[in-house]
Amino acid sequence: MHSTNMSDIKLAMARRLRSTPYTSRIEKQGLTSYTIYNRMKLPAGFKDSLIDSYYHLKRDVQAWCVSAERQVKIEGQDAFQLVQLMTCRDLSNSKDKRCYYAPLIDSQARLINDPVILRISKNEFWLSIADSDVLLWAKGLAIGKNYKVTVSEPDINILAIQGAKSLLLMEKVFGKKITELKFFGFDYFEFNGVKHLIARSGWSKQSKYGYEIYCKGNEGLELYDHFFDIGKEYNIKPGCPHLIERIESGLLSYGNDFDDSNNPLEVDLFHKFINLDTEVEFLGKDKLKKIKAEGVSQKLMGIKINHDQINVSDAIEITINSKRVGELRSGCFSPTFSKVIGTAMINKPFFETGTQVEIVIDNEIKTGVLCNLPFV
Ligand code: THG
Repeated sequence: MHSTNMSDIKLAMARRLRSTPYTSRIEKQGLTSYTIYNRMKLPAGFKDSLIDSYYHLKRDVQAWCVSAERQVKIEGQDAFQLVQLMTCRDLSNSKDKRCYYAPLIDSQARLINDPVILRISKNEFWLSIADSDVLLWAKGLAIGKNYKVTVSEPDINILAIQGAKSLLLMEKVFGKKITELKFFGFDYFEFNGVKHLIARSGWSKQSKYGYEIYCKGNEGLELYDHFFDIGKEYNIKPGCPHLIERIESGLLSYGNDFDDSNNPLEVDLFHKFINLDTEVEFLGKDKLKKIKAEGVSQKLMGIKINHDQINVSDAIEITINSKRVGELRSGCFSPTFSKVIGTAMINKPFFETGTQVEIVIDNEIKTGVLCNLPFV
């Protein structure tokens, strides 16, 4: 029997691993890998190396197909109530045309998802979800609570413009008005007679934040081609959410850094989105109060490791004097720190900044030190 080299294993494609309108373009532009996210193809790499695309994102501009960030649309007179039931972030002062990053939790305060929530109007919200089943969860809650809402997944395919020159490119296409869009605000902008919802947001912190264009069906294709026609002067390239840039920036990934075995208090970056001291009611509130009173038993930390390469496809044990104290959940080589950096779920009482730990990479024991997130 021959054993197989991991890098030779291919993911078999099928219709149920949904395509996006942009895949027709991207597959001709040097795409080398997909990952699967919400049962949809999400581009994960192009011909340029990870390091080359990192510098490209920091200097120039990229177009990303992030259609796999599916929308769960909640509409109707009880829309607000249903959305608020699902998140520990108090949305009672939320405003139309604003986005809200919000942890969703269940009755045991376990993390269900961490969507960007768009408030379209008082009676219509879109949950732009990470990789877990929110559609059925929302439908089930609506039935159980007898809410007057419709819950659906509209065919919206986000095209993101990210990177240092994203603002310049967007201004060239949509005019000066787009430069007035504030962080996590959205508005409607026209291109060739088609109105698109565009938000100042995205999973990259270059140029503070880039832009996300929520395109209906294949209405984004003309725009996609136009970006590549007129984006040459900004050296536009196709790209995708970038492993290194997102770890350096402290942008978290559901299923990697945390999942439904975690509660949001275990993640410091979520603390500002947990409102336990207001009147608002949501699933898991009592449980969260209890966890807060008792203190968490583990915490997501940053880690810096003295090594120059890593590939994290599963959690890697972290030890102190050979005793397990937690696990590495995401990691990469960071050009900024000239070290491996990553996120690690660390048990109490070891989750302190400055704690020295060990980790086995490439069959060798490496040393690391814990730190707070984000890195930059
Ligand atoms: N954009 C949209 N939908 C998404 C993502 C996205 N859905 C899936 C996934 N990404 C959800 N996860 C995140 C994680 C972090 C952020 C957004 C979505 C983010 N966080 C900022 C931060 O941490 O600084 C902003 C937080 C804040 O409100 O202050 O942007 O990328 N459409």
